[in-house]
Amino acid sequence: MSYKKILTIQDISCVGQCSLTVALPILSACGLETCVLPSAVLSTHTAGFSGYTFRDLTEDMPNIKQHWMKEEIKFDAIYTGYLGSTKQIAYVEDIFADTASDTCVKVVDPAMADNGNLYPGFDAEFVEAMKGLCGKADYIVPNITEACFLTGVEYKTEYDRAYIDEILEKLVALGCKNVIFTGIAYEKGKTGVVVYEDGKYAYYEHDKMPNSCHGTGDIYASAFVGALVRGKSAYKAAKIAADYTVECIKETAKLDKHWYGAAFEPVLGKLIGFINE
Ligand code: PXL
Repeated sequence: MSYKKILTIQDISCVGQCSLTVALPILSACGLETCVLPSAVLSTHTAGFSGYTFRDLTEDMPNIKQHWMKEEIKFDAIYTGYLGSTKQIAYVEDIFADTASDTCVKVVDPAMADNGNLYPGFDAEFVEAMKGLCGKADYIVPNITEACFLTGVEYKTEYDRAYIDEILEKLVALGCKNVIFTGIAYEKGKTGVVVYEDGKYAYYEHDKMPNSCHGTGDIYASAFVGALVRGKSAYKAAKIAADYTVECIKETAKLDKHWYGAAFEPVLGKLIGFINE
C-alpha cells in the first residue's frame, strides 16, 4: 500500500463533531498519515451553540510553515476546511506554494455557509478571498449555498440542471478545475452529488434521509479526500463519501437529542470497508 502524508487545515471545535475532530479520525481510518494545522480553537462550533469561545490562530501559521520548510516537510495532499480569518487565506496560499509535493492534490472545502446564509463571523471580504483559494485547488467541495456566494448566483432550494450548470460554469471561470458539488437534489426524496471533472458532468443520486444533522459536510469532504488520496477516481471517492455519510446519518437517527453533529465513529468500519473494496 502506498502511504501518503496529508495536511488538513481547519478549526478545532472542542465539542460539536465537526472540522478537525471529524477530519483527523476519518483521514486516519482511510490509511493516511494525517498532519493538522488548526485554524482556530473554539469551545464549540457556531451552529446552534451560543457564547462559544474563539481563539484565532492566524498569526501562528507563518512560523509553523517556516519550521516545516526548514525541516523540508512536504505533503502529498492538502485539504482545507473552515478557516479562521480572511488574512489566514493568504497564509494558506503560501502553505500551498511552499509545502506541496510535486504531485500534491489540493482540496478546498469553502466551509463558510449553509441553508442560504454565511456562518457567523464571515463577510463579503472573506468570500472574495475564498474565491482566490478555490482557484488554486485541484478539487473544491462546495454545497449550493457556498457555490452561490462564490459565483453571485441567487440561492434557490428548487432548481433544475440548467441552474446547476450555470453555477458550475461560473465556478470554472473563477479557476476551479474540478468541482464536487454536494447536496444537489433534482427530485423529491432524493439527493446527490455532482462530480464535475475535466469538464465532464456525472451525478450520483441516493435517497434523502428524513433526518438531517449538522457536520455532515465535514464528514463528506473528509471521506471524499481520504478515498481520493487512497487512489480512487473522483467519482468513486464521491460515491464512497456519499454512502458513508448516509450511514452516519442513519446512525445518528438512532440517538435522542443528538442535534449538534453526526455519529460518524460507530460506522468508521464501513468506510474502511469501502476504501478496501
Ligand atoms: O461544519 C462546518 C463548521 C466548522 N467549524 C465551525 C463551524 C462550522 C459550521 O457551523 O461553526 C467552527
